[in-house]
Amino acid sequence: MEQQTSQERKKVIFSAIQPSGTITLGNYFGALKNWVQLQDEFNCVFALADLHTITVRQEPAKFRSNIYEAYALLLACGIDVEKSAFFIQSHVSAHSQLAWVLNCYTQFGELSRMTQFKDKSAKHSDNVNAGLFTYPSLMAADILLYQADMVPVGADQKQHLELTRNIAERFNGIYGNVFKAPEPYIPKVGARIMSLQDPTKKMSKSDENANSYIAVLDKPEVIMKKFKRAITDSEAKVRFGEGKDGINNLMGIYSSVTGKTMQEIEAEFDGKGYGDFKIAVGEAVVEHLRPIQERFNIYINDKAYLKECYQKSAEFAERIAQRTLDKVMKKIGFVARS
Ligand code: ATP
Ligand code: LTN
Repeated sequence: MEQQTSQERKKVIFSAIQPSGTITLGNYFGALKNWVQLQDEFNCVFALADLHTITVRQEPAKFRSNIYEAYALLLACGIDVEKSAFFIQSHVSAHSQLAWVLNCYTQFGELSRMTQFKDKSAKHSDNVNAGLFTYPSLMAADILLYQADMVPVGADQKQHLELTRNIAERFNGIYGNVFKAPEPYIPKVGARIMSLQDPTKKMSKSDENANSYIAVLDKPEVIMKKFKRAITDSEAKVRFGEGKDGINNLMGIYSSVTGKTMQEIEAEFDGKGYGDFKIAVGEAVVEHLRPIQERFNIYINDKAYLKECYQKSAEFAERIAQRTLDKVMKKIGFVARS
């Protein structure tokens, strides 16, 4: 990322993804594909949100390999550390520090209303820990440290972004202009890819049923098999409409891959059954993912290169983050050590 004077300041983009499992087509179309495209136009800062991931219990060896896998996969998708910063959240300690501060400016009632908290605490009822509850203030810290103008995410994160704005505005209301209040940036198509097994639920990498998601690293035959098993309806007509969640979702995926509109897709499959349609969707996805998988295989076997990339990015991110954190601490009234 280049340094620029304030006059020619490019807008700042921040986003992050958790290394909580294998990255899915939902993550790819809802978030990653956008990140890659934004790199030329904006100053982009991206992170692997590993601190967020431990809100759900992780097995250490698996967690570590998920972090490497996610890092290599994002490079393979086209995140370029020559253009953007792409670091590991736990490497920049300002995230944890600002999160604590923001916890003290976030209300219990606000956090209780977060639907992700309600969903995840129902799903992990044996481990409803305080981190799961305060997850959004850590996310607010991630974003506010970089004075981000825009945050590209899938539709499920909109509520967290609204809370981030509220926290920023509340803090600014007390201490003056410290934080930039960010805007969400949500794609029109692909913002919400649904589960292949229950198309009323979002596709999620932490779903226990592997048939419900397509992983970006799934082998071609696995992808084809999962699409063939996808839940549809009994009308047997490729048409976008109410009560057709499964087909709507497959059409959304096909549209994200091919760039075709819903009307074009309906015309293409006029008179054809769901079997043909599912094969076409599967093949289009396989071809789209093939070059990404090839690049991934190179990166994942080059740990030295991965390290070079995440260290360089963490150093860059740390400078910006520390500047914001210092300002916050001073405004609140803390005494500086030096
Ligand atoms: P988990 O299952 O652990 O909650 P997740 O698959 O929901 O993970 P996150 O790491 O929470 O993924 O999200 C990373 C990015 O992917 C976010 O921007 C989120 O909005 C987006 N995203 C996640 N799931 C989908 C989906 N089904 N459709 C579109 N975007 C998605
Ligand atoms: N909670 C996010 C991941 C995340 C994030 C962020 C996204 C952590 N910190 C900051 C955008 C900005 C999610 O996508 N589930």
